[in-house]
Amino acid sequence: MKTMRAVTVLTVNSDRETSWKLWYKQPASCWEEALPVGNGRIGGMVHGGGQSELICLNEDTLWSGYPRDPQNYEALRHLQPVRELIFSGKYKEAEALVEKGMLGPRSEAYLPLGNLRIDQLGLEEVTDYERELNLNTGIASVRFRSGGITMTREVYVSAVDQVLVVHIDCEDHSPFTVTVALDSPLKHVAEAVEKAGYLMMRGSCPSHIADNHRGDHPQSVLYEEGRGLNFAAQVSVRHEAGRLMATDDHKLRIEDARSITLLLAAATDFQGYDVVPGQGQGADSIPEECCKSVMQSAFMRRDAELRSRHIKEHRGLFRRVELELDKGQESKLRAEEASDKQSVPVMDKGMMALAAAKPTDERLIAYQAGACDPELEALYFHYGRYLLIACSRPGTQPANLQGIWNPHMQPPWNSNYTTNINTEMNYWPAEVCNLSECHEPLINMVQEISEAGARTARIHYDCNGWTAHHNVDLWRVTTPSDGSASWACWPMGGVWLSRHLWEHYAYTLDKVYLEDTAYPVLKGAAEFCIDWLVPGPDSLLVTAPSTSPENMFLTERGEPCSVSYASTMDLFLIRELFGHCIEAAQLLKADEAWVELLEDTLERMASPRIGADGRLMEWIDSYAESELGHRHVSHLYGLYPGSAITPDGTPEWAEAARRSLDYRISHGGGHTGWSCAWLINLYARLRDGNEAYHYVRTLLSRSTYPNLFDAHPPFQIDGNFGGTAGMAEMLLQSHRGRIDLLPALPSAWSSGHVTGLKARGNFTVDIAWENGKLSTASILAAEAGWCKVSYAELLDISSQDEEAKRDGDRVWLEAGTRYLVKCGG
Ligand code: FUC
Repeated sequence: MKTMRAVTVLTVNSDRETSWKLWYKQPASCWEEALPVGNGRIGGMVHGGGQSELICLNEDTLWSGYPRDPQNYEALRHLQPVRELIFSGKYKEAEALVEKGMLGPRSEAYLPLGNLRIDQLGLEEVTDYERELNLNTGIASVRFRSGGITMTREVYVSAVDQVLVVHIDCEDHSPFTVTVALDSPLKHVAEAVEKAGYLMMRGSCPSHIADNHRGDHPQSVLYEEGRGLNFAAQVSVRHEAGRLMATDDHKLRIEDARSITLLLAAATDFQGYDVVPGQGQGADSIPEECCKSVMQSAFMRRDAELRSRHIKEHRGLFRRVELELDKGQESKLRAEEASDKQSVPVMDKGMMALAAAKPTDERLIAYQAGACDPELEALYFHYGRYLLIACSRPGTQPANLQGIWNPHMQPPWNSNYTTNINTEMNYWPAEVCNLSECHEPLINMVQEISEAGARTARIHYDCNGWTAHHNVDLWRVTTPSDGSASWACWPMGGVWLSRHLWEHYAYTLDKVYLEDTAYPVLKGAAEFCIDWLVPGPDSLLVTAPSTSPENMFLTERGEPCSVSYASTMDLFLIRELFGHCIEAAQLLKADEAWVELLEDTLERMASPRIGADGRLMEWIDSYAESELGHRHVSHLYGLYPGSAITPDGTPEWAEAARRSLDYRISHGGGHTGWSCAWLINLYARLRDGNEAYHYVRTLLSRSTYPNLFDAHPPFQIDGNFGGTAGMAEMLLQSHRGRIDLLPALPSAWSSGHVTGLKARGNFTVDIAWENGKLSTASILAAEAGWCKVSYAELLDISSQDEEAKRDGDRVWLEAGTRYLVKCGG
């Protein structure tokens, strides 16, 4: 056992500019080059044109649809026959019956609010152009020269004042003229009110968006009077000098101003997943009134005040974590040691500095060509944290497939909540990256679907508790979707989502939250599982029907099929949920008899298996797979995000997981953005830093747009979050009842430091390393508690307090005390 001894506090270099800024020398030429701003509720994609600014707008409750009953009341009729077919090996027939009789409707779609367009009139040629997104301030800005004057434009969305702000300035106070317009792809009317100096857009949403990817639906966007949500957006203008007028085409024109500030408020009449639009109560149910009241308060604040309130609030979240990766002195070593799969060109310090001085898109191109740019990797990490802050805040909707940024009327996969990997991945960085509050919207949604999903559990499956399937939307649909059983037949959505409620507790140790919020939801999910499990052919309890999300095996007749029983993922999910319930019940001293039932069920349940080829089996039998490199790696759930498999606790399982992973990848797995991001986390859990790093490089090289958004393709935000979580997982792990420092440090990151990461148990951890070895670490305990720490092997924390209470290799940490440690080995 090595000794850690107290030394100095980790000093943090304040110059983070290069890993905190995205910047470009030209405006966005497409949406995927625009820069995202958001406050969790209102989102903007800032294109940054010189003469014409385009900000694509979103509001997080702006969806198609209305509360309706999606239950399939006939589903239950088929459950027993489906089980009989499955247990007699007639999988294909079972799959056909599921698809014919047990599925439900598709989810509704998240929609764009519209566009804010600002045209600057009479400008001469634009030169010396630059635009940036500063992650440290949450402000996107543009600066350019035109005919001897320098124009600047700043855009941000304030969470404190609930408005999107655009501030346009001319640095030498020359007068300039702009027009401002609002439009939307949704049904809308826009009005310019000259006297009051504002634009108001009112509109309504479709009652349904149908799947139309084959182009065969004549009415895929359906409007029905009184059945969709209503929305409004208001832009108010404040200008220094000049005059404001309304134009005939419903724009505002501000002539000869010296500076202009636009404030945009937006709202819908969404009042809850079960409230019919238009039938809500109070002023909040009238979008236009909502906008006006928000605007009234925001407008009273001066520009500088709005800006500083926004920055302060943003930094309160963003500055909690810092990551700096080696700037180059070790690059030679790194290049030599790097994974042999990836040849990393050697760059000296000078070349590194040059890379950092390049615009982000050019850096990305160089990186894609093989350049070594650890600052770009750190920037990607910080960007993931920035995006979560910008699209998921207490009181908002959770981050959907596109966060909050969607420009499409018929977005890919409805821009919904896809719970068989994507929604969960969005929240993988939330706790470890010290953004616990940003987890709240997901937790609230899970609470809501636990209510809605109780009906689905009863009506579809005659089970207690609650269930959800692979698609959820604003209306909290919990039924299976239509289409293929390979994705739709999966009542495990609630089980996977429940892990997030447990994790929030594991990190925060908030017992009131555990008792009031998490435990009832976990318990309901487990009650469903208890009823859902049935004796299989060898009398062990199994799930049936069961799929391994979106993958298919080959039946004896060689047909691809998704439906069988007891897929490995189901077993990992349910075992983990029961474990969390048992722990929670014991902590809360509740439900003793029920805990016994869970323990007994665990004993009688089937377990995941290792196949004759040494791989972790994905299904109950060693079926041949129909797509060897499938993007989902559901059977590896127990390795990550779950923690049933660990290299030291269950080495033979870890080896089997590695073999499955290597096999999947050798056949092309990991090819979508999120799939690649999952690999980073899985290799981090296998403690293989170089392999994890290989997929950091792959994610940035193959699945990243110029604005650093993740490319499925198309844009899907999960890869950003999975990538950020994976990088954190390489530096810190805490799923084994101890803090593991640098568990998967790649040779490419030979020196660096990270501060502010969270470990389970409400510990905040700072770590620094040099030449590939831990140099210093410190732990701050928010709650008093036992702590165990390891770096390759167990370390002893020797606190400054020699009297520190000890229990074997654990040390008692006092709340609010920072324990400074240094590897003395
Ligand atoms: C799952 C994935 C797809 C995509 C979609 C939104 O169905 O299999 O790749 O990410 O979700």
